[in-house]
Amino acid sequence: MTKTIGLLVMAYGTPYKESDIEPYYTDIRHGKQPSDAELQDLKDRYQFIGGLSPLAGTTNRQAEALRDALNEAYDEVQFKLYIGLKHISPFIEDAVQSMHEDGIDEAVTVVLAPHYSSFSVGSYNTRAQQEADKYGIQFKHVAHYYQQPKFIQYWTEKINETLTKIPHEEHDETVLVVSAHSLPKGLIEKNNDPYPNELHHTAQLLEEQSDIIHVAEGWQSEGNTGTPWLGPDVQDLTKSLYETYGYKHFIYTPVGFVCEHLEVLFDNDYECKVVCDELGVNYYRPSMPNTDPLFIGAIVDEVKNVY
Ligand code: FEC
Repeated sequence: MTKTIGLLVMAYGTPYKESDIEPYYTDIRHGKQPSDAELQDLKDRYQFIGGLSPLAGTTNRQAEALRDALNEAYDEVQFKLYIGLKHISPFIEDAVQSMHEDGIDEAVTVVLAPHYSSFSVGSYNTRAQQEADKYGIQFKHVAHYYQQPKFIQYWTEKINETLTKIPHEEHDETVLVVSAHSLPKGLIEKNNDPYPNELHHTAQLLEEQSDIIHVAEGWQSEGNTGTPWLGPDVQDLTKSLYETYGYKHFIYTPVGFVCEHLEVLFDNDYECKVVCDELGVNYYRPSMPNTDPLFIGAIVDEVKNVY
């Protein structure tokens, strides 16, 4: 007999229309309203990438692809999909409440972020768990999946494909910049958080498995809190790698994200590219995982470890 369980897919969320930008930004800032200048700056960044982010549509497609792949992979379990977002409706709590209303008593949770930090994946899971505890729903949480062979294979293939665009004799003048979203350094160090090691491990696996010769690790998209964040920032890193080694080709793989959105389309494709243009070097950014079967397969394989 087939058993139906919940599949709670959690993601960051993005404004659906321009008037959502202010409440969304206020939610990101834990209820503190942004100044007019901060709000305008964010609106300008969305405008630059075409008005709004493609994130909402991609999150839905990723979640549906994952549900379908899990339903293929499991014979005796049927996964029913619920999407819960961190900063905009449907919020994580709304999704868990819908599960309860549908009579779901068991679920697997997955965050659309490959590395574990108690401040990213951990905070999604805590919110989901607190809501589930009200209804007695049993959760199995996927903590991370960056280390899954299919995830590493996805990025390895993308790096090798990018290298084919660079003359072979210049591969020694090419560097791979492996990055994730920065987080406040003090919090990460105080809690001995695994996040920096997980990014480091990702970079090591890509160095071992792809044809890239030079690899550097960086952090991106840091906030403006007046306190130190994990570094080096990818833009500063680009300059220092150029000054120290004179690389001609820079390949950016923002492996901490899973699709094209503001932080990739603006922070990589505009900000890092501006630095590359100023230095007179070539900018490359392979496409993001989105619904690629290797990426979805990596999450399926990790779900099999927890359920
Ligand atoms: O495309 C889009 O519309 C949304 C893209 C988006 C993603 C994303 C992922 C992460 N964030 C993480 C942490 C922080 C911390 C702060 C912070 C601020 C912002 C702002 C926007 C934004 N984030 Fe985000 N993040 C995205 C968007 N993020 C917009 C606000 C303005 C700005 O700084 O650009 C700072 C909060 C504060 O001020 O206190 C911290 C982490 C991730 C990756 C994991 C995940 O997806 O959850 C970590 C996508």
